[in-house]
Amino acid sequence: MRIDIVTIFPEFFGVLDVSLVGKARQSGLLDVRVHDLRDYTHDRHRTVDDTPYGGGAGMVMKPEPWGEALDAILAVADQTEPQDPGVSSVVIVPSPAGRPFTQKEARDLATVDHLVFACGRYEGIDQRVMDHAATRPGVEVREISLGDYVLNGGEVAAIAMIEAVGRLVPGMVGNPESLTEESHEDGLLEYPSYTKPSAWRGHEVPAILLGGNHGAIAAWRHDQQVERTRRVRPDLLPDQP
Ligand code: 6GU
Repeated sequence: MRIDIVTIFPEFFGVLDVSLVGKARQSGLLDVRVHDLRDYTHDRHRTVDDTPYGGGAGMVMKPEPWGEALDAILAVADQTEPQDPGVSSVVIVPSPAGRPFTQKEARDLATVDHLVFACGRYEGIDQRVMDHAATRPGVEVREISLGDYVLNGGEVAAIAMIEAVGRLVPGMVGNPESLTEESHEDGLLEYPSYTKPSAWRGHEVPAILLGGNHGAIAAWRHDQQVERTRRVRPDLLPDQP
């Protein structure tokens, strides 16, 4: 999978050298490239923002540098599969105004060959950048939010999405079973986990886990998932009280 990131803070993405994503990059499974938006400006001050039409607080990111950056990045994709009628690139714009990011979205994005993260700052990117990118053949634009809170820019959100998507790319996680047994994959939260010692600071591991009855353990774990989900995330359950 190829991932391009456009940002005015390339140094945020140093963390992508670490851990699972870092290993996947070294092995060639993930090809991640970070681009400085200011490299696509032409004025002496490398200006990327301006005041909003219609007034209001804050600054808006100018369309021209974004247009040139996406021209350069999406031209590569255009040449790779010129005859493919389907979507070849998905441009993700992290934004608190986007639709919510979910495990389902992560699974879907893990099947795409080329992801482009357009990280905005200030009050956002001129809307025409997204509208124009969506008119390009083979390009889909998705504005996506991490949740109902506000970050200063899309960088931290992009890193979270890259980790969530990257670990679902085939070959990334050593044991694929660990992908299906976790929170959100079956619509429930994960059951609690324990390891040795069986007694620690007066807290015992639940006896059922020590008995070796695999059917009973599976049933107990499912009950724990349902109980935990009801307690902390009742909105995830089909019939809410
Ligand atoms: Cl994806 N971006 C920004 N800037 N703020 C957010 C967000 C994204 N998700 C929640 N807050």
